[in-house]
Amino acid sequence: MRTEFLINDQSAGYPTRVVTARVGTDDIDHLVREGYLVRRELLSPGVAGSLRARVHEIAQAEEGVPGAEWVAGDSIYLRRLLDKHAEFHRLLRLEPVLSLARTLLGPQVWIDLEARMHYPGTAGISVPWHNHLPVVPDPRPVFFCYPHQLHCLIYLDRVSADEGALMLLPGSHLRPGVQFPLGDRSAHADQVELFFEPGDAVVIHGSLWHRTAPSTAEAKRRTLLLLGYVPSWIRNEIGEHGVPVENPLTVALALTGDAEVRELLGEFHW
Ligand SMILES: O=C(O)CCC(=O)C(=O)O
Ligand SMILES: [Fe+2]
Repeated sequence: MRTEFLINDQSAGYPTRVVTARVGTDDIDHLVREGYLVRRELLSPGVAGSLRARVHEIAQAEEGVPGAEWVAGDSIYLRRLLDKHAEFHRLLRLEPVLSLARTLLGPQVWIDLEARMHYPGTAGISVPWHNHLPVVPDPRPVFFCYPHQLHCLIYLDRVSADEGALMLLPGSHLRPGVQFPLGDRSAHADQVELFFEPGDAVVIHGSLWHRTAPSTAEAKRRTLLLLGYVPSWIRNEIGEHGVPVENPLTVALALTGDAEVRELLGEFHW
């Protein structure tokens, strides 16, 4: 699917951007309508294994550090990964996800990379029902900007029934009236259950409701990356979450990178 975008930026001389998404229109329609799209083998097992090793190194380094989102024996959540190891920079131009995101969000996006890991051998580890953009008011003001983002969940470990499936509620990204009580982990009649091999991925709309099924005592480690695509004019401050980085790698990368790399790292001028 090819889209030629003319951008109404007077000062930049009304530039055009061509985006070609190497994804079938059926897949794009599915993502728009249902709020998710599964991509098996998005990464090769070798690349998945290498990135998994990087995530585990960072997890080990951050366990117990002030600011770490770490629950011993349960899980750890890692932010600012593009600042923490240069190997993650290979995901900046990951296709077909980048062109898919630009097709649906607009040609100017920036990328945020985070990871979640569940520790092995403990029963009952799970993430309750949530969506990533809980900011939609009711009533919706005329000029309200609906929070469209696409989040690509890339699984680096095998996810079987022991580690706990990902559960999605199809179509819930466009139904702001959907509500779950905080901490709700109950089954929903319409939920879709997904299992993964290392390198498999699912792209979800940031407003799609989802949860994970609880692990069993036989669970192995469960690691995934969360690659977030955000319209460029929405700025990239994530606040005080997670472990800060002393020398952020993206500062150096922005100095040597081309205009596209800088945009993918969050550079944007009005
Ligand atoms: O672990 C998963 O499969 C999904 C994790 C998730 O929803 C999150 O970290 O926001
Ligand atoms: Fe989530």
